[in-house]
This record gives sequence, C-alpha cells and structure tokens, in this order.
Amino acid sequence: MSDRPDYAEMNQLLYTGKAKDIHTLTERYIHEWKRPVKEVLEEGLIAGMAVVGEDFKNNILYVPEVLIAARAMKAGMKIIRPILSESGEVQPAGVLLMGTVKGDLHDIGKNLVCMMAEGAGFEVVDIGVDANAEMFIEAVKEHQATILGMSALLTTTMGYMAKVIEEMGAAGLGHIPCTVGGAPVTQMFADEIGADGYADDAASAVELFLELMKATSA
Ligand code: B1M
Repeated sequence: MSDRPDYAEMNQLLYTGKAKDIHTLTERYIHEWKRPVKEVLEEGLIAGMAVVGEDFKNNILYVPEVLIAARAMKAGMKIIRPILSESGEVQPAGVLLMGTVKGDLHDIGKNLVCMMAEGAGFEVVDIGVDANAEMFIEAVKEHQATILGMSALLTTTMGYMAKVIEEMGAAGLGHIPCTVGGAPVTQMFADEIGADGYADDAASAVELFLELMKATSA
C-alpha cells in the first residue's frame, strides 16, 4: 500500500458523496500517514468541494447531489475540525455568520451556502431560521464574525434584511460586510438596502465571501 495520498481519488469520492470513504481517508492520511492537516483539508476536501460548487453553478449538479457531497465534506471535517482548533495550523478564510431572517422558516438554501462556505475553509456559525436583528448582532459579537450572510425566501420577509443592516450599523458593526441572498432577492434589491454583496447561488455566495474577505484584509 502506497503512503502517498491520492487526492484526485479523494476529490472524486467527495464529489460522489461517499461520506464513509472520506471519513476513512481523512483519518488515514492524518493519523496513520501523518500528512499535514492543511494539505488534506485543501487538496483532499476543499479542492473536491470547489468542483462541486462549480458544477452546481453550471447546472451539472443539482441540490440533492450537492447535499450528499456536503455530507461527505462534513464527515472529513469531523476529523479535521478538532485538530485545527487545537493546532491553529490553518487560519479559517473568515468567520461567516449565517441565518434566515425573521418570519422566514426556509433553510435549505441557507444550509447549502453554509456547507459550501465550510467547504471553502470558512468557520461557519449558523443561527438558523427566523432570526431577528438582535440575534444576528449578538452572534456576530459572540463569534467575532468577519462576514454576515442573510437568507430570505419570501417577498414578505426579504425587507427585514434592511433592518438587520441598519441595526448592524447602529451597533457599531458597520465594518462587517453584510451579504444577502435567496430566491426573491436581486442585486437591485441588495443595492437598495445597502448590502455589501448579493449572490444568487451557493457557489457564487462563497466567491463573494472570499472576495469580501480579500477586500477587508487589503
Ligand atoms: Co415555501 N415558499 N412557504 N416552504 N417554499 C416558496 C419560497 C414559494 C416561492 C412557493 C410558491 O408559492 N411557489 C413561496 C414564496 C412566495 C413569495 O413570497 N414570493 C413560498 C411560500 C408562500 C411559503 C409559505 C408562506 C406557504 C404557506 O404556509 N402558505 C410558508 C412560509 C413559512 C415561513 O417561512 N414562515 C412556506 C413553507 C415552506 C416549507 C416549510 C413547506 C418548505 C421549507 C422547508 C425548509 O426550508 N426547511 C418550503 C419550500 C421547500 C419551498 C420551495 C418549494 C423550495 C425552497 C427551496 O428550498 N429551494 C419554494 C418554491 C421554489 O423555490 N420552487 C417555496 C431550494 C434552495 C436550494 O433554493 O432557497 O433559493 P434557495 O437557495 C439558493 C439561492 O437562493 C441562494 O443559494 C441557494 C443555493 O443555490 N441563497 C443564498 C439562498 N440563501 C442565500 C443567502 C446568501 C446567498 C445566497 O447570503 C449571502
């Protein structure tokens, strides 16, 4: 048996959602073969998830396949996360605070965004659904979030995103980029309410988060 990780195989297993295999390989590469956690995370997991994101964006993969791939990603992260938080070997791409706004219980899209962001190396804090401005603000402070994402699926709840942005500013958190998305949300609406960014799918959301993180650290 070779002791050189086969990351192309690992990417393929992740793409096809083989959670058990991903768990086994992650454990083997890190614990038995002593490969650096950063290498396994970036070359084995994040690289695989990046292809999933790209293919989702291009309508080659659909929601169920992405959810299955994300579950495989989670199986690998289960091993990696505790090591990362102890070693500090890999700095997260940012801390993403994500929630569906007040009055809205739709969370499938939000969960996809969270999974993709985790796949791209973000530490993700998901405050769930029906989240009001106070909940967003408290969680941003508690987790020292570096970026905020809001989801809304109803035309009756999307307006609440403006309230969160306004309250974030009033709480002295105007420097944290506020991003928005969800089926009824558009770039025009995002501009109107003063959001820092809008994305219409989960893969684009991750690209947006990475761009905003680059811009804020420059
Ligand atoms: Co609801 N529902 N629903 N629903 N539901 C819609 C949204 C609706 C369009 C159906 C319709 O009438 N055709 C309609 C909204 C109409 C409108 O406002 N314009 C609607 C309605 C009316 C309702 C209720 C009011 C129905 C009722 O009770 N009378 C009710 C409201 C409950 C509430 O929230 N208070 C309700 C309830 C429900 C269920 C609970 C049954 C269920 C939700 C289950 C759940 O989420 N756990 C549900 C579902 C499943 C839907 C549909 C069928 C599917 C939504 C979905 O998950 N899409 C939806 C109709 C439809 O879209 N075909 C509908 C898949 C998901 C991957 O896409 O969420 O758009 P989406 O996320 C995408 C992007 O938008 C983006 O990335 C994701 C992945 O690419 N994205 C972001 C999402 N959030 C982002 C955040 C970002 C960036 C990108 O931040 C930066």
